[in-house]
Amino acid sequence: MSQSNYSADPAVVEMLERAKKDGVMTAFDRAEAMRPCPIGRDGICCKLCAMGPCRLVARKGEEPPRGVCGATQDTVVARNYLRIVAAGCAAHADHGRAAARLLLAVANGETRDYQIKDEMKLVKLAMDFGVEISGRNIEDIARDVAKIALEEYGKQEGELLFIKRAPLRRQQLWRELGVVPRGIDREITEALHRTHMGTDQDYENLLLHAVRVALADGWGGSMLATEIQDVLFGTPYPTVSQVNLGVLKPDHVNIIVHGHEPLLSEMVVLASREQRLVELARSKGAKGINIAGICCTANEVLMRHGIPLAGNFLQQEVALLTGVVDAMVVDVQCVMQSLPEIAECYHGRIITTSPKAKISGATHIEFNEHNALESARKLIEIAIEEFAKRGGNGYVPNYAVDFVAGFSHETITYLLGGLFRASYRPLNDNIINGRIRGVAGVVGCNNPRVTQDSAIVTLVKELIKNDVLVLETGCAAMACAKAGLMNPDEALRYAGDGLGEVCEAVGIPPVLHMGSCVDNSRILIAATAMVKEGGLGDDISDLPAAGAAPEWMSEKAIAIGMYFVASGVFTVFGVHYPTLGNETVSNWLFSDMEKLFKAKWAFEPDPEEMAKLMIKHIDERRKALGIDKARERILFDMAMRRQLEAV
Ligand code: NFS
Repeated sequence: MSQSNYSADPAVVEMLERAKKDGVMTAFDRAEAMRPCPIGRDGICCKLCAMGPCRLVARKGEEPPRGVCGATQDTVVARNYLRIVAAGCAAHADHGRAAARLLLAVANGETRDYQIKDEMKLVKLAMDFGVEISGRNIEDIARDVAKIALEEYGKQEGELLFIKRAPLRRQQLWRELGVVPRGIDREITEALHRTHMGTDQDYENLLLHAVRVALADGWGGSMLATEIQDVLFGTPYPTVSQVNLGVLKPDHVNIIVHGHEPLLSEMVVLASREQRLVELARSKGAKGINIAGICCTANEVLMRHGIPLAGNFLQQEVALLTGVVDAMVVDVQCVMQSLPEIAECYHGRIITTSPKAKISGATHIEFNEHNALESARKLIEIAIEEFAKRGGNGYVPNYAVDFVAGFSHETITYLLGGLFRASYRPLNDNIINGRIRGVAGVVGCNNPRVTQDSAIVTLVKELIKNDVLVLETGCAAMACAKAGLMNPDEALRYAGDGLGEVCEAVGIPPVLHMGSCVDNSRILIAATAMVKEGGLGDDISDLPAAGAAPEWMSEKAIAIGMYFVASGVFTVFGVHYPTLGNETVSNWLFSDMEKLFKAKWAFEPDPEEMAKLMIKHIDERRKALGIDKARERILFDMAMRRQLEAV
């Protein structure tokens, strides 16, 4: 594969040429050198006990063999799948737990580094949790909210509290199917227990538990992470920023924050603005301190502070190839082990900060809520020292694209309905009248098995051309930002007439950046708000909406896809799918689920075909709602225009 097939991003292609010249390997090269094992890839390898590993590969025309324990291929594939969902859920759950623990520490006055930034959101959360608010000070309310949030993890019986946020019909369906999560940790533990040798050996029973675990992510851990982070760091509102490697500044101290939990990166941003540190940087010859982000930590600090994005998942190594990154500060998840070696070849220090995620060869500076700002200052001092050692070999490719981010659920309601009558009414009305055909959530990672960003951008262009409003998170959002699809002026060129008119009137791009991957919970809330607004059915599965992760790679992505489907969203994944070696389990996910959950999974690696599937589904839903006729062009009258413009 040539460098240009590795990525659709010219900045990456340029830097990979540099790596090639220098003989440095990246994930792109490793993917080429490492052929995926087809048995493991298709989910038909069982390595859960020491009687195996068993490869359940069927000979032509024969039944697949059984494992030594007697497990069928159906069981093995379903067990492996459940473990994937459980791992994804665990990652998001721990993220939410860290946020809840921080909120408790703030409420108890154990840390002075953080404050409660969005009291309104805290009060709303308190009301959802049944916490008394009248006549109480904000710390007391926060303490109760944090304690209840933490109890959601260890709860043994009952239902997760956020389940009540879903449309009533959906809640009822979950109860009837017995998939309402009881406690977040309980469901994850039970997943590991059920998949232990000789326990759950009924593929459907295993898959239904995968649904329950996934719901404990979307309506549990991820939603807690988003909500509590909004309380602590502020609910995002539209912010202008820049994306791609061109945001690195050769004459500045460059620090990249990378990973997922914004607890530390918030402090790095704060500390980087302190006069003493800025002066220290200047005393070493730098013009200032520049913070940029990679992966979802980047999305978190982008959404709340407008911090620029250096790039998505596959750009973490590439950013180091510039030789101008003085420190890359990482926390948890999606961090490649190769980073210290690449930094060694070029420049800069990799600093790990979580006791859960150390990397040999990196500098470890442990971070916790009690020493947060102090650790952030220390990290910046290290970066300044590194800057002083930087040689003259740096090269920053000249790509930086302007874009708008910060579309929380709250922001969208305000933008659509205005501050005093914030609502989804204008969105629903424009879907009903056909200017907007439907809504799509396009999320997930990059994967070096496919050309970076290419499937995501192709899919999204296809969707907006067909008047589908696109909501994005994670690395997919960054791909579209790089391609100019979040720049209102640039992106409108790609949008269909109807969608274009609405976006122009409201002043939003046709592709909305809603945040990090835990913020997919914002998409669940937005979908629920559309249902509650009325006129588009009474469940999420009635909405003309679909989801996709065209370049997924992580277990978290499967957990997300599963809670989208279980919440009623038709969801298509690209690249590959971890059950493809077995028909029974694949059929359950790609077909039978629809009978149970009124939504199903699909697998389609070609982005244009993927768009067709999503649009077909959207059109079917429009037909079922009786609004398919409304897609004929309707001219704007003044009243409509006024309604849209009254923001
Ligand atoms: Ni999501 Fe974020 Fe990116 Fe994939 Fe990794 S950063 S949590 S998992 S790679 S989108």
